[in-house]
Amino acid sequence: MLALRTRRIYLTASAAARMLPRGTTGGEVAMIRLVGAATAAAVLSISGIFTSPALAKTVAPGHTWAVQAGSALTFDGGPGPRGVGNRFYPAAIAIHQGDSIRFTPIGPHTITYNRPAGPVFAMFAPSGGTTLANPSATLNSGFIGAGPGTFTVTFASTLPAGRYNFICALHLGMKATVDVMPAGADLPKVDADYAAIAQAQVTRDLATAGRVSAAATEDLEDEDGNATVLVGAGTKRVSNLRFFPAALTVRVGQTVTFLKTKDPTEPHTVSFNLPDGLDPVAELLAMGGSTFDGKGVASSGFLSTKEQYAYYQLNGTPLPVAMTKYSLTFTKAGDFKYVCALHDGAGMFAEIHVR
Ligand SMILES: [Cu+2]
Repeated sequence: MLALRTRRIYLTASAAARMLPRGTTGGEVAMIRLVGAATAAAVLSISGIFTSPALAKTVAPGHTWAVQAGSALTFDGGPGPRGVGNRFYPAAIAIHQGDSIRFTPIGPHTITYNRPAGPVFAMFAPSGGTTLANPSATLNSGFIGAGPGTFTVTFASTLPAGRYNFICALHLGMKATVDVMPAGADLPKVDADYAAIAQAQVTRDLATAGRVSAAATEDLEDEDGNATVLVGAGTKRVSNLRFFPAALTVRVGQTVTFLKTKDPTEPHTVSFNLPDGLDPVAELLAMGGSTFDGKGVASSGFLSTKEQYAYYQLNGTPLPVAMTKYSLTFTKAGDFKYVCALHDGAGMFAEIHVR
């Protein structure tokens, strides 16, 4: 069962694995496919990657700065909130021409400058190299964070001074500004300052995730009096990769409404009996009808808000258009497990008991 769950992990993980260059070893693919790396990363985020001692006030030329992409409370299947922060830590940084920024991903993210056109899937592969020398160039890390490893961007010494905006293509609203200053200019902050800012923000975000999780655990009913499950719960910067409640008991013939209306930064699915071995895009298509008897597949397909659907540039793809509500009527008694096809590897699964 565990193997089945960890196989899919994130859509982005399996898609990234498919796009790996020839010569990538099986072991490397396995690393990408296993969430073990995300677990290790989660530990990093709690202790913090920012443990460097205070530096001198001046910054030597060619300095490498540290930015953490995302944060996570826990990714295991245990009772924790499984909260994630979808933010850059710090989200604003000032550097010199010729400096670099090393991005350490906690969870799946991209580091993207001048996002290319086309659906989000096109951004899972890296493009544009690792040196930014031209403000109108595109630079994209591709999918990172499913395995260990960082992504370092070098800002060429010839790059014009100015503000450069980076985004994560996977998470609406996740952006960082980089102010590139002329070599020799006074910089407002040094590593230790950013480390303190980042650590404080990580701590605040994970506390927020915990609060949201506690609030979402309350019982819910929609306007029809039907049983309701929240598919994820978060804010503009944090998300809990869970269903609320994790176990729900309904009567035969009752309809359950699944709502992805409380989680603005993460897309999800509600998927019963999702077949093994599906293409990462295929498992995001709607499958089955509006009733479920325990046999066959019933899947919402990709659940996203209007804002997310636009952000992922999904127009023209076969994915459901900006859908945040999925209803399913249970016609037979039984105990039915379901998963989010995107986050089951992170522990996003739950049960419906029909009596
Ligand atoms: Cu999910």
